[in-house]
Amino acid sequence: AQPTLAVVGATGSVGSVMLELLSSRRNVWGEIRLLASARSAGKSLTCRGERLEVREMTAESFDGVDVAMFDVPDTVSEQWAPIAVAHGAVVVDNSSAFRMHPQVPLVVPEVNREDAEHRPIGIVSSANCTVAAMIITVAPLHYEYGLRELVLASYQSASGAGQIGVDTLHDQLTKVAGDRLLGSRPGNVRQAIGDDLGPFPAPLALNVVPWSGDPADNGWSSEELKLRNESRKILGLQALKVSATCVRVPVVTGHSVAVHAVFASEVTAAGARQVLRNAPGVILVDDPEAGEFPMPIDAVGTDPSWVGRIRRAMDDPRALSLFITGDNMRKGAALNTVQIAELIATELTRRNP
Ligand code: 11C
Repeated sequence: AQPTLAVVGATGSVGSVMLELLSSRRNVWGEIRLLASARSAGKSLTCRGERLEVREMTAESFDGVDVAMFDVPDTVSEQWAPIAVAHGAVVVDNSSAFRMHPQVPLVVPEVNREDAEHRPIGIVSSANCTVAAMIITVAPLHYEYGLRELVLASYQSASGAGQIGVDTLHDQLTKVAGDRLLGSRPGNVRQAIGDDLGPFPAPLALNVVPWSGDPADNGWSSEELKLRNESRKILGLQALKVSATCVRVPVVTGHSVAVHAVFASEVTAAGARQVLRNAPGVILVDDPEAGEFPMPIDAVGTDPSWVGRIRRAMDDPRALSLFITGDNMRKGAALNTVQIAELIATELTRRNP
């Protein structure tokens, strides 16, 4: 029998991309059950061309579920993932709650799909959105050249902060549109935008904000630590040096990363391009003279990680600089989670045809 899937957080913005993907990808599922908080129960959503009613998540709602994809806040995953597991489901969790748990594999299928098979507590984590886009381009370069260090600067879009982030950016853009003097004197953008900063610590329209996530140790943000810790775990390189600065930019969807990667052996830009041309989940867009770069406005709504601006460092023959953009709602969230769930579905179907 085909496995039963639960989508937890089906009414959220990542949840709706999950339903779109489930409707357009090869169908490996039997029943699909949509679960959410009591507040959203009773709504109806379309998946695989059918209207499905959203049910309230309760312990019993997981009865008969083989795989449960979670896209909910960390605290909700912490509470409910073990309940789903106790009721027999394998949980694929897109929150950061379990990513660094030693008994939970952290998976980006193009890089470490086999890790999803070993899940001692029944939970598999899906990587952070910025990490997922970046790691599928960095991993094949690591296999070729031996990665030693990453220096990263992210350019993260408003949708990474949820629908509230997108709404806040649009509201702010409306407030600043039309006044050509804005941005030319200190404080006048702040004045035009007022106090409504939504989920961001500063105005985002006509600005860049060098902060994403929560405060962590010694001035680092939680997002910056995720880039370090999750990259190490996915690549299995516990001593990898990683230094990241995460920045929010006034883009609706599409996270980008400027990467400076140092390797054990010498590199060439042409060699790196050849590696990336053959890398799964990656699309090479590297023709600056023709105006072809990886950019959110082109990558939005697509599955792959777009990579370009590939250069060998001028002062280090073992280092590459490159630029990556990916749709943070797809590969960064819904798609990576769906891909992991599909791996598990295939495994379950193989074991129990
Ligand atoms: C953002 N990357 O853009 C964050 C959101 O680790 O899943 C995703 C947080 C996570 O704000």
